[in-house]
Amino acid sequence: MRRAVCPGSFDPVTNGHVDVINRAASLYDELVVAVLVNPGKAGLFSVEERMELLRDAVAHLPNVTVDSFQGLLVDYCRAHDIPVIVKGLRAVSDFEYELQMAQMNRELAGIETLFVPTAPQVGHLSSSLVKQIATFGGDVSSLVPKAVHARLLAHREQTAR
Ligand code: COD
Repeated sequence: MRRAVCPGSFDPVTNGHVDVINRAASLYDELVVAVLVNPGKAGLFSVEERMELLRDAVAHLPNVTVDSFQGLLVDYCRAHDIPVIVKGLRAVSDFEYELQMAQMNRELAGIETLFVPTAPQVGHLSSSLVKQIATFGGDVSSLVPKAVHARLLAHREQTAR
């Protein structure tokens, strides 16, 4: 049984994340999408909301589950017997940081990292840009799954009151 994890903040999940998850799901028997619980950093969405939006976005993939983790990713991998981390790579700026983390995770626990190059149509997407555009009333409907778009609109209405 080949297992892998796609970790991230997913605040919120974008079409860039979904592309990486789709492609990783075709390479492994089981794929876990794991949301980092970061007590030091409040996101726009709670971890529960992010997980709910992710579950909706990957509902078409029967071999994908959504979970959350706290602390070191390698500890989560060890506890769940997952030998591979899958990461998406956008630009050179991603590569420098991701390479460092991949090397460290391999040194800490022998966990390998597989990099999936971003698809050109989503290479410019990031959760933070999506949040920024949505906050100022820009249209992000083509950048995120439908449920995320609806949630961003609801959030904007709430904060505008
Ligand atoms: N196209 C392709 N890939 C994309 C796109 C896109 N448009 N957008 C995002 N991605 C990829 C990112 O490159 C990343 O691989 C993944 O999707 C998740 O992205 P984010 O932004 O949601 O999540 P990050 O980058 O904030 O997540 C970082 C982790 C939570 C994975 C990392 O901080 C971590 O492992 N933390 C746990 C603590 C730990 O173990 N630290 C030691 C590391 S050595």
